[in-house]
Amino acid sequence: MIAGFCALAVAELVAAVVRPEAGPVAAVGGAVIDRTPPALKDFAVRNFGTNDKLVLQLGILTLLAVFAMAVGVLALRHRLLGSAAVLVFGVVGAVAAAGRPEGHVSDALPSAVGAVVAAGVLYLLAGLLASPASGGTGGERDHGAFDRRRFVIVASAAAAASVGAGLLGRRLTSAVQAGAAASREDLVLPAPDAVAPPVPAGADLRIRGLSSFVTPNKDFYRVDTALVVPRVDAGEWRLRIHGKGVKRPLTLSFQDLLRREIVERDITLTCVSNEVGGPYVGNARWIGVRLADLLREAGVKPPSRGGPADQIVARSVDGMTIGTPVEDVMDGRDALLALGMNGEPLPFDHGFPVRMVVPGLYGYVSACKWIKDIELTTFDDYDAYWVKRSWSRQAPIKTESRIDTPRPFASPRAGTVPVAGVAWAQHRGVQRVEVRVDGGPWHTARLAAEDSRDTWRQWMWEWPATSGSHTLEVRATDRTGATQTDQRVGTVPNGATGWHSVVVDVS
Ligand SMILES: Nc1nc2c(c(=O)[nH]1)N[C@H]1C(S)=C(S)[C@@H](COP(=O)(O)O)O[C@H]1N2
Ligand SMILES: [Mo]
Repeated sequence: MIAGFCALAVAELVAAVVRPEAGPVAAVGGAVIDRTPPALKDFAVRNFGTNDKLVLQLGILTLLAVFAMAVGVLALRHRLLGSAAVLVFGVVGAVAAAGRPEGHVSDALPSAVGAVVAAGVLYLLAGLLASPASGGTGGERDHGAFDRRRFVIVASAAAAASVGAGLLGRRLTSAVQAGAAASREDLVLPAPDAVAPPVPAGADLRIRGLSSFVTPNKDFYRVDTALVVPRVDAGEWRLRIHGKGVKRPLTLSFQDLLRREIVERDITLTCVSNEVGGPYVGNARWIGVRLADLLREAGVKPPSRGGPADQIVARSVDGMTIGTPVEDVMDGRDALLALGMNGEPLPFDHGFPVRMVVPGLYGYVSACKWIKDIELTTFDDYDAYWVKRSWSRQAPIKTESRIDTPRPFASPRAGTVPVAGVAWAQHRGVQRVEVRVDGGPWHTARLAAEDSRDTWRQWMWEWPATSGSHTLEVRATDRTGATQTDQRVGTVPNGATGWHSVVVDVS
């Protein structure tokens, strides 16, 4: 266990110099995420929510501990074999790190160095355990005995050195990332040239238990594959726009972006992994540059005007790829390269310094965080990250509605009970929301004022509740006149459908 601890600590120290993402736990975790079958990923997201990453890392550490003990037992019999087994694990970490989408050969270093040091420590400690105790005064000696004092001293020294190496690694990592943090602190957001219309007074019904119209950044859902959140220095950030049909390839710095027309828009983001009634949806006020403006500047034409590329593939610094239809980005909707979220620079978790946001499309086909590259290509030529993992190539957001209050299994008093929630049909708009009780007739809910067709809409209905157990159901109709289907389908491959229902016990 001590040797294993040494391995991790030394590897984290080396990773601080190479790059934090190259540490063995993050690398193996990332490789596991890349290879997790959709059904298992869905299970993890459903059961652990945003803690899925913590669970994964704890799982890896648990496996490592079990392995360390097994190798320890082996080393007591065969010192060399035990030490060699440690090296095998080092190879696993090294291959995982170098094989990540944005992995470099140097990413193998942390695991390699950690494993070599740990193999040495294990060899040494196992030797001490096997060697007979010294200093006996002749006579009979117990054959299983060893020099307990020496062993304890060496083992403690190894453990202490590991703690030191680990702490030093942490320090180094934050020193390396200080530039990114400073670039965010120092950033003064520009005033938008095209401001968003003010949110109508009646957009927020302010009912207890109902999601607020604007989701504060700290409460905004987070979904990504990054075990180590990328920290990019805005001063060093560059975005390249290139590929099929690009007449004038562009490379933009953050300052270049700030010099362009800055627009401000309210847009509701939704994750394709959101179950009916789920939490992975949030609404924010974004500022940024219209992606269509930049594409036109680069000479890009949408397919409807004869352009050869129908897909833009956005790449992030952590190797995520996200494919978005060129047509959607250029059809006049406010597809943004966003740099501000609810009045602050993007939080690191949400893509600092720049991310994409496209109204009407699920995040995995539109909302690339920590973006660094945009390539124009075709859907025939390239499948992005999630498409390779059995999700659909294209995925407009499906109309959904959710009951926020009362909560499932709440027990309100009989009488008038406010039933309220949110409904979304981004870029089409929400026209109507209806609620029913125990499969009875549908009642039209009161809709909050509409901010824009790209944002969700709150709704409420005053329920004359009678005592007993009741099932509430909700459905929304978008502005094309289409009503949410009651057909329940799961999130894979392009978003869940069905009516959200909540069972309550009226007293
Ligand atoms: N670099 C990167 N960008 C990403 C992802 C990711 O895993 N990596 N996940 C996408 C998905 S699936 C969603 S739903 C949105 C979520 O954005 P948020 O975490 O800011 O809410 O980011 C998208 N952008
Ligand atoms: Mo997502």
